[in-house]
Amino acid sequence: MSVGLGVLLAAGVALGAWYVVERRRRRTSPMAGGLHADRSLPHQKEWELYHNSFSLCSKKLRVCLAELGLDHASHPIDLIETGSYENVGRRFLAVNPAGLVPVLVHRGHPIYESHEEIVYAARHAGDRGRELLPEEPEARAVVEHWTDLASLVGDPLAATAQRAGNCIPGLTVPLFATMVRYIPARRFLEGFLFHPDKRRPLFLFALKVLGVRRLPRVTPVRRLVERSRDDMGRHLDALGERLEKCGGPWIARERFSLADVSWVVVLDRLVEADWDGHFWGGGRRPAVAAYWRRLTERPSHGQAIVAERCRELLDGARDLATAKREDPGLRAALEGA
Ligand SMILES: N[C@@H](CCC(=O)N[C@@H](CS)C(=O)NCC(=O)O)C(=O)O
Repeated sequence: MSVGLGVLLAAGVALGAWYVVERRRRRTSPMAGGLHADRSLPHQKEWELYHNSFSLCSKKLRVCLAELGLDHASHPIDLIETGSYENVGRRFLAVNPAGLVPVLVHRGHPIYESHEEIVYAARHAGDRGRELLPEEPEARAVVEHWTDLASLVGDPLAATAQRAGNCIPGLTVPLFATMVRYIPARRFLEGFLFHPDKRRPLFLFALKVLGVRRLPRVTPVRRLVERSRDDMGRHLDALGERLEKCGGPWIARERFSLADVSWVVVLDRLVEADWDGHFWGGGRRPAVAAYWRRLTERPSHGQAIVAERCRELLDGARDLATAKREDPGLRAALEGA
């Protein structure tokens, strides 16, 4: 065997051994929603939040904690959209072996799944919590129904007809494509190696390679956007009807609730990803347009959403708007005009 081949073999064996050890250190597993009282994490404050500036579900938690007035320690975690795969690093996998944000931690015990986290927080926040999550059965049923509709549950690319929250990943695809353009390709490697759901890094990497302008040419991606768009249209029709029927200003009438906490982040993502004109611009769905304006007037929107907007999002949103302006065919393909 030549020296060169020997060195190559030794390097291959060393890399393989490193990967095996590292995989063991970064053990991943799906985690059920709700409180995990059996897991204990180091903590400084009664409430702690692991979250990402851009993530839809993280925003929901930030709005919720702001509305409840719950003081908490903040642990920002990068996702590849905002720069790196910190969510599959050892430190974060010890917090959530599923590698997903947000994670709410109460007295050192983690709670998983954002729709469960907001309910848990409200239940432990006294009178303000009872405001957001009413105890009277009729109001409670309304809040639970509309909270569920806005939640992102299970496979992020499925069940778009059942939940507005599940339409969000598909509708964010064009924005993902412009955002990940700014992320160096080598940063995806950590995701390919260690992400518990390899489809996620592969999908985002494919969007990076493809670029936003070529998206409509890829039939499965175009179909995903179309299905998410059409289903979201139906969810927003139902939301508009609810607001008109109950007289607003909020989903549970004069009571601002967890349902509104869940919807503000859905509508905010539609604005970020340049869908607001399509869904409620030009006099369409006036009840939704007015509801959105009211939501943006609440301090929680400024504090938990606007103040947290990251550079990758601002650049990606600008590039998406430019691409749609310069290429009316792209706008027509995405918006179905
Ligand atoms: N159903 C979960 C969804 C959690 C989720 O998918 N989080 C995304 C951000 S919104 C995430 O952590 N993605 C990381 C990745 O895909 O690498 C919840 O509501 O908390």
